[in-house]
Amino acid sequence: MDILEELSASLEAGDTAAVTRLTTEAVAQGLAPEIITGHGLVAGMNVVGQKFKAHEIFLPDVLLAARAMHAAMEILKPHLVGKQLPTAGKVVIGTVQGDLHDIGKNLVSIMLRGAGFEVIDLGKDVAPERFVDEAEKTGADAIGMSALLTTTMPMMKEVVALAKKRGLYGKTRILVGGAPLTAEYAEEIGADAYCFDGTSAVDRMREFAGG
Ligand code: B1M
Repeated sequence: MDILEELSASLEAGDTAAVTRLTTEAVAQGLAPEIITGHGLVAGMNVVGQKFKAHEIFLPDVLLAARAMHAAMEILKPHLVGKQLPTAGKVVIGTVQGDLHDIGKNLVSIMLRGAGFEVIDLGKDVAPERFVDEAEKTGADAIGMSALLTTTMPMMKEVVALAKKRGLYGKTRILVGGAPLTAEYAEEIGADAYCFDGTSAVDRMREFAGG
């Protein structure tokens, strides 16, 4: 097994210590950070996403892999400065106003980043204006919203209304997710996609990006 295969397998196993060691070693060996990311980390994260979707692994495994990924990215960040990684598209993401649940949203952000998307994470309790302002400012391809409370789901409709008012609707895709949501609700409020999980968010973003 070469170092990238080992890195991928360690990420899949959520072994932060091994991922940290192998990422450091790969950098010391002179491997390009893009290669370490793409062939090591992202490869591992893709497997995690597939296994999670197939119910072969569970949330704690994904969170461990996410933590390991985060540790590796911290090591690689200084080596990526000044280098433009090819991006599959840009998405502004956040948990809607009044809602403080961010575990799912964070997971989705990591999956999207792992799949090569640039993610602008606005955090939680995000006002409709911020979603739309940031999408406009950054020229994002999509807005991704998370809601975990039945009482905060209607905030998504407000974002859609504001995107319509500001002329973004139809150009900037709107993706929604969160435990209480359904595809029917997404359609009812005029969102472009309901995402059951991070993998479906990646799939839908790929569709919108045309590949
Ligand atoms: Co809260 N909470 N909580 N909570 N909490 C729920 C949501 C609840 C269902 C629990 C229950 O009663 N059974 C309930 C909501 C009931 C309802 O609305 N009908 C509830 C409640 C009532 C509350 C409070 C009101 C409790 C109180 O204070 N009385 C309060 C509200 C605070 C607020 O937001 N204003 C509250 C607070 C909290 C904590 C702070 C303690 C904590 C959140 C910590 C945090 O996020 N940093 C918390 C937690 C942890 C939960 C439960 C237990 C777990 C949520 C979670 O993280 N799931 C939850 C019960 C449950 O869901 N079983 C509950 C794991 C996560 C990976 O899944 O977020 O669904 P999920 O994300 C998935 C998909 O939904 C999808 O992909 C993710 C990965 O697969 N997805 C997206 C999510 N966002 C997406 C965005 C996308 C795409 C896909 O964009 C494109």
